[in-house]
Amino acid sequence: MVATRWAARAAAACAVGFMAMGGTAAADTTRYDDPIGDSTEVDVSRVRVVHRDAVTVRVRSAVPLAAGQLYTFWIQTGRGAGRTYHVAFRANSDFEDRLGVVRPFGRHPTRFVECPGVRARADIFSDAPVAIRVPRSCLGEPGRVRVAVRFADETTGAADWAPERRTFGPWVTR
Ligand SMILES: [Ca+2]
Repeated sequence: MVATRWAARAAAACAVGFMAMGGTAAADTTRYDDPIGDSTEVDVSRVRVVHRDAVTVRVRSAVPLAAGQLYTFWIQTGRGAGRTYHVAFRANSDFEDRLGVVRPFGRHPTRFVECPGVRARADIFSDAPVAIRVPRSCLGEPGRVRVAVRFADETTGAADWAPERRTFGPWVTR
């Protein structure tokens, strides 16, 4: 799969997300802003996490996406196995249908979970957010999840974390 082929499903997910934000605060959605200008070459500005039948994470960048950037997501589950899952990909590049099981903020999986329904999007020709969508079934049907995001420029080594370096965002229950 290429990390841009998500059009129809992404549009549906966005519509649901905006409806949730337009009403009262939804327990299954969170978003948080990251400062703009706190990093060069890569600069996360906003993260939104929706926890429904899938966990969908959308990340806005304050600078254009470009080749040589790596987008890393850690999803930690809060019930049952309580694992941390790792997904990383580059814009307009191949993407494997599996999740890595790692220590929090680790990048070297001890094992992999096959996840045929996982979707990723990062398109340098679009201003759409960088996004992943992971079915809950791949995560062990967790009661809650929390997410950390790191955008990195592999040439310069610049990195921007959200919400903070090696820190998870708030728990998002389903
Ligand atoms: Ca930032």
